[in-house]
Amino acid sequence: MQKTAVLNFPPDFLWGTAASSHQVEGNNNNNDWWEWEQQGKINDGSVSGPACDHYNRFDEDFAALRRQHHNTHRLSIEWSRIEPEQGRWNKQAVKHYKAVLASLKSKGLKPMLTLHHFTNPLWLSRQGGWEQPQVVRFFKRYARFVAEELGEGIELWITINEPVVYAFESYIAGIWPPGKRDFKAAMRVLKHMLLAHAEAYHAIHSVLTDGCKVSFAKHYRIFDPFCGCSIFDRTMAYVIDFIFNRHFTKACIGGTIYPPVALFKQVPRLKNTLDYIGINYYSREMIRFTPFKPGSDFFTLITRPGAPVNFLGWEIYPYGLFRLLRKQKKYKKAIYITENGIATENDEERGRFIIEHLKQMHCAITGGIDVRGYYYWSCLDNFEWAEGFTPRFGLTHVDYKTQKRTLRGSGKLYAEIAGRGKITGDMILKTGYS
Ligand code: IFM
Repeated sequence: MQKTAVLNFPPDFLWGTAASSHQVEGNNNNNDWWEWEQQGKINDGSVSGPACDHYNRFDEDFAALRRQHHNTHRLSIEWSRIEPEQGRWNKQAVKHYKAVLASLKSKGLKPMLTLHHFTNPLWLSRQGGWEQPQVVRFFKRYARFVAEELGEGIELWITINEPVVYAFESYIAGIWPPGKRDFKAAMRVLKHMLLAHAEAYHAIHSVLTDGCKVSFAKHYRIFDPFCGCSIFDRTMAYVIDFIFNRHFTKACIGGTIYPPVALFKQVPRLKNTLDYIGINYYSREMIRFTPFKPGSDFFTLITRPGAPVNFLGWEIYPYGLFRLLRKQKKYKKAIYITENGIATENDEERGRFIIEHLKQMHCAITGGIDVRGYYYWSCLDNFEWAEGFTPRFGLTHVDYKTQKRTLRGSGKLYAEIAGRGKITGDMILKTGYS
């Protein structure tokens, strides 16, 4: 029987994985997360400690990615290593990241570089972190320094990873450092993140004049009304969608900061500060209007009853990726899926997750949406913030006692897709996914 190609992706498509410094490097002991972990705040009682020891093993880890036919990798620079004390740059750390980037390039892995991925140097958190306006100046200086020292030849930049998630978990839910539950503080943090993004955007472009692309990685979730026929659920879902999904992007495109962060504040420096759209997508939530439920802030997030969920209870909803991509079309910008992944104990489920999401992405590309790359989260199992090491997102299993890496079946499947630039019927059948 003739083998037929099911889904072909563009020949220059970027296939890779994403990771962040604190989650994989190990011994990032000069930031607010390390301090938080020492206070016993992590659900499974773990601390990041040596993590995946990627700080020492980066070269072999990247060699493995190359063997898996990836042609790109998203990583983050640890601010607390580069600037361990306010205004003091660490030459050793610069040398280290130069070696990391050189290793990626030598293996044909195009770097996508993130400047801020949830962690803050202790000197910054001790003076109020993102709540205080001076953070904008500090972040601009750090972005400029990284661009000058490490930026040569780096085309893809992310200033801040998931700003809204950061503000929510750290200042509303209070489960990440500094552990506050203060809505107004969260709005101040978001305002400073917007201004800091804008300053970093201009700083990077003023140093690198060779057409690099700068954006931020936005965590999008689908918010649907729990009851489609309830005007209250629908209105609430619309509002949450605006605040969580659309607010930040709209501000960076139009230069206006909307409520609840600011009262239609015009910030010319913010206008047009997205060269591409970076989408982190994992799941969907149903919204129920619950005005009388104590402590509910007028709404409750519900996982759709009966829906398939991952290890963390997040709904697996591949069609959501298509819906998001379709919504970005109006911006007429290149799009990268800067994260998409699943925590699971069942690796077949991971393979199925990847195939199902790639199918949706392919549909979008076929429909004329300019998606240029896909970064699975993550290459390795790693430190999942408040959840510790228990959830496993990796294409490669990590034995944290020995640091032994073992490529999972899903990792082999993704390698085949990346290597051939297509999903074939054979791949689907061979792996038992339908
Ligand atoms: O591990 C995180 C990552 O740091 C940011 N995006 C979501 C991932 C999974 O929760």
